[in-house]
Amino acid sequence: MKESELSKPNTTILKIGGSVITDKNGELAARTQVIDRLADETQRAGLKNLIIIHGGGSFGHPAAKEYALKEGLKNGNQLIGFAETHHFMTVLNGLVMDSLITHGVPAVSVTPSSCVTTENGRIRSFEDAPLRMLVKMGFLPVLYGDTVVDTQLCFTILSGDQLVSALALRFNAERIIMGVDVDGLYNADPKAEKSAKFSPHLTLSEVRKLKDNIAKPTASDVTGGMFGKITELLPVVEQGIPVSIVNATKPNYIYKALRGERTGGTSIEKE
Ligand code: IP8
Repeated sequence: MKESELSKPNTTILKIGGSVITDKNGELAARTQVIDRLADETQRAGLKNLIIIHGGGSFGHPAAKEYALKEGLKNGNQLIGFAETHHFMTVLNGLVMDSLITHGVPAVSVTPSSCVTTENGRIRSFEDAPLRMLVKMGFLPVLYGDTVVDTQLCFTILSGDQLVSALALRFNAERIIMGVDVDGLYNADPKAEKSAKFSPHLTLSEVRKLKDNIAKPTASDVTGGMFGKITELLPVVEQGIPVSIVNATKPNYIYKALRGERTGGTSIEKE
């Protein structure tokens, strides 16, 4: 079959946060039972035209932070840190792939460091032809936050969240599901303010207003936490692509979200 004969996909982008599939307080601490549950939920949902992107958690962030990789090449000692961080991400990705394939999902790993370059941390080029053909044929591509080469910094860290927004725009995705370890968004930081109210639905202008109230990234997260996620997602919502923030630590929430059912999280729409 030729590429032109393959059907045009209505793509769903699913991000699984590193804090869902790993213990961020541990070292290289994968939550293998959670990975298996999510693989089972993905298989049961039976969705076509799905792309999964996962975060780094305790596989990506500690080494990226130790070697200050996000800021780019400053000294030769960082080279081993770049190699190590990328390798750790491939190990975490291997666990995700193992689980998806064991559950009968035709998942194929697509390594961001081999198809993306950035300029000052922002995606500059993305060789996405293989990815497009994989989706059209019915495979489920899986990408992840990764170490990448950068035209200005020599190298940097590319967050899974930036990949989410780039892919959503390139594929003109139907929707984005962000699987996180909290219930959704509040109108203030719930850890700092007891009166913070949960927001089940937000428009673009409401998200813009509350962005400054959202918890700023923790020291262990090199790519920006919930604040970074929202910053990445705003241009995508602006293009009319809806985003659901879903608590992926709760059984069947991702399954329901993939099936288009409500899960009690936060949905963000342009209007
Ligand atoms: O967890 C970052 O991806 P994220 C990946 O999606 C690395 O921000 C290598 C730290």
